[in-house]
Amino acid sequence: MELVGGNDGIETWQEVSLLYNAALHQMETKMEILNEEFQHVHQYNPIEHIKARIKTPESIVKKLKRNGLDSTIENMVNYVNDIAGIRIICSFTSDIYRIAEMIKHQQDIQVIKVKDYITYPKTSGYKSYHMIITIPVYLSDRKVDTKVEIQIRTVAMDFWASLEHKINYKFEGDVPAHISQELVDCAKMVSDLDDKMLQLNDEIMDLGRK
Ligand code: 0O2
Repeated sequence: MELVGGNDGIETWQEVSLLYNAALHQMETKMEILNEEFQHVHQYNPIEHIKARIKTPESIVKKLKRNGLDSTIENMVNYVNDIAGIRIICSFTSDIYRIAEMIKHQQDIQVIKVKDYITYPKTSGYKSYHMIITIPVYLSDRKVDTKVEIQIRTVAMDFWASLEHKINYKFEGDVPAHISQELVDCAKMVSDLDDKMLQLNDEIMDLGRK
């Protein structure tokens, strides 16, 4: 991989990963604080768990190639939005929007892009709420606004997406039609399950308040 100079004085993969790691740590801490505060105010945790990862250099190069771009630091920083990725898993669909709103209200976070695959699922059945945001990382001599991709989904949606991802990987995107159809059917079941669980939870909360 050829590494050519990038933005903000970032020159090497080591510097890139340092920045993105710092951005991920900050996002994780922010989410933990929001979850704890939510527990304190509402006696309820909207976040089940959080997964964070830095995209491997190989995956970044693959994505750049797919988009007809050279493997330079500049292209990585400018065109690969998910070098730092955080996945927030929650119990109920309503939590997804609650969490997204809490993120949008953080003053140091700038929302670059939102893709709402919950309201508008993919034809494959994929459901998830995606945000590309920037968060400031303070280095010794400068501040670098660093991109993080946030995916917010329920436990059930995550289960579906993980299996679908594995299947796509196994068949290199050329998934047999009957398996794709089964996945669409499963996505419908996942959606129904999420609706049912939310309805049940709302009933239980109502009873608790009476
Ligand atoms: P991988 O496997 O994570 O490397 P953009 O970020 O807007 O410039 P992109 O990347 O198409 O363009 O954005 P989008 O649609 O928000 O997708 C971002 C990530 O969400 C993908 O990253 C996947 O991880 C996940 N994703 C999107 N669509 C699907 C889907 O249909 N099924 C599953 N299982 N995951 C999906 P990558 O880099 O494409 O893939």
